[in-house]
Amino acid sequence: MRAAARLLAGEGAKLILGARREERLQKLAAELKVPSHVAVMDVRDEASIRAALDALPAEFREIDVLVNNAGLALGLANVEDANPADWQAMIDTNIVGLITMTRLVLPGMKKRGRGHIVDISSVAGNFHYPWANVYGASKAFVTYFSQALRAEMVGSPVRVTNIEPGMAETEFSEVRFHGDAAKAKEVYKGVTPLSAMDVAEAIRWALVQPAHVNISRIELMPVMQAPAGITVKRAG
Ligand code: 8X3
Repeated sequence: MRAAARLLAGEGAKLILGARREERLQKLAAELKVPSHVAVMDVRDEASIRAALDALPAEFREIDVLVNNAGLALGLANVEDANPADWQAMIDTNIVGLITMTRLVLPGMKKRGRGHIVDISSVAGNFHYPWANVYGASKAFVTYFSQALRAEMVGSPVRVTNIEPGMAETEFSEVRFHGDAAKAKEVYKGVTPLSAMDVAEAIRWALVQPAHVNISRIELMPVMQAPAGITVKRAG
């Protein structure tokens, strides 16, 4: 999210920074050279999204671009060994959060006759790999939902893009392994993964296309990965 905010600020966008952790958002807002608004919200909770949207200052009320970036993987375990609380957190964030944000922001876009929704899915939604069960399924949901919305919007000025990144070195693995930094580091050992900036650049590129162009899907992976879960590792 930080990388996307930085790139989109470079395009001169005014930014609403929406997430749970206010301190991080304030820090990001302070570094951006464009007007921004910190909107503390938990996408798992519709009331919290509504409160944040209701509190938007006048100059931020017309949302032209929604990047549905909130999402996480928790755990990497056999179905019978997985922690149901991890599953619930992924379903609530990756699925419920994304569809709720979309449902609440889309009507304004339709009314104003302009808008672009960018959903951050994953290659894990396209390719199955062991132990990614609920995470991968949640991302398959995102890709389906995104493309179904795109079909609904056909002919309208509201555009929909689904971004499907592969392995990217962000907080992803550290979150997946519940803060185990060593285990997270191991995932990227011998691999040159995508960076957050690589994904942000895909978002930026989809957004800056002429109004008659809808980039429906972008799947991007490190050259060392294809498909999800299968990586080539360099020794050392
Ligand atoms: C994460 C992509 O390939 O690491 O969304 O599962 S992968």
